[in-house]
Amino acid sequence: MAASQRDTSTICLFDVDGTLTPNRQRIKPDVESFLVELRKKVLVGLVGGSDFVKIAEQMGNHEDLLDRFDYLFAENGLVAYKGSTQIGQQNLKKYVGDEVLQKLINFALGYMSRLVLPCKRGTFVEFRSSMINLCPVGRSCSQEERDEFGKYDEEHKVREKFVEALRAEFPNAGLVFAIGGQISIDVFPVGWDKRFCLPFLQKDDIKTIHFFGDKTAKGGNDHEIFEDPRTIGHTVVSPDDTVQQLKQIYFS
Ligand code: M1P
Repeated sequence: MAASQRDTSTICLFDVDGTLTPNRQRIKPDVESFLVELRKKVLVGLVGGSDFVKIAEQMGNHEDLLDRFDYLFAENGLVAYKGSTQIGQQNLKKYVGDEVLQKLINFALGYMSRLVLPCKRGTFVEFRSSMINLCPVGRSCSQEERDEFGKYDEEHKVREKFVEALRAEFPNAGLVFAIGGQISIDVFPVGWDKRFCLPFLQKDDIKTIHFFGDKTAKGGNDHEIFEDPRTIGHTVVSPDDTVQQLKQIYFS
């Protein structure tokens, strides 16, 4: 189908980690070229929990990255691009205020300081423009240490317990504590989950929104957008599964 015949009232919107790429790794060439073919048929967009720099790295750091997607939503859509034009940017500091932020950071650092894990590295709190990322092992860990923590966490539920403690400590702060990727927890105001990107698409009269994500179960950071009546949600288990599901929808 020629690009001019593509259906611009339909978008396939993808989570990044676990959906288009292995966690925090670069997209594989076959998935990348599949997206190019898909984009000849419908609009293609990304909605990741990570910040723009990390998503760009994972998508291959191409100079023309923004032109490779119709929409790119970083930090759940709090940082929003339509092609190469920025169409949205939220500010956590202004919205939540320093008093609550400091209480949260102090509590989180205190809690994490008492954890004994297979190893600990650096950057336990990452302050982004629209969310705080809390990471018990430390974001500067190596890929091997990341995988090791991931396995340890599956068994010992480190992040689940941390989330419970955060919810108990901040029941009325209007904050969401979500397990997004492999080693960390995202903290953001209620409503600033991945659904935040949907009004941008509705405003552009996009009628059909297919969302593909791997963390679609309750508590995962794809859950709300997956369940939202404005989207058609698809659960995937890996980038290969994403491609297979799309081949059945658009190429069979
Ligand atoms: O999958 C999205 C998540 O990616 C990273 O998670 P982790 O480092 O824990 O694997 C983080 O950028 C996180 O904020 C994001 O939600």
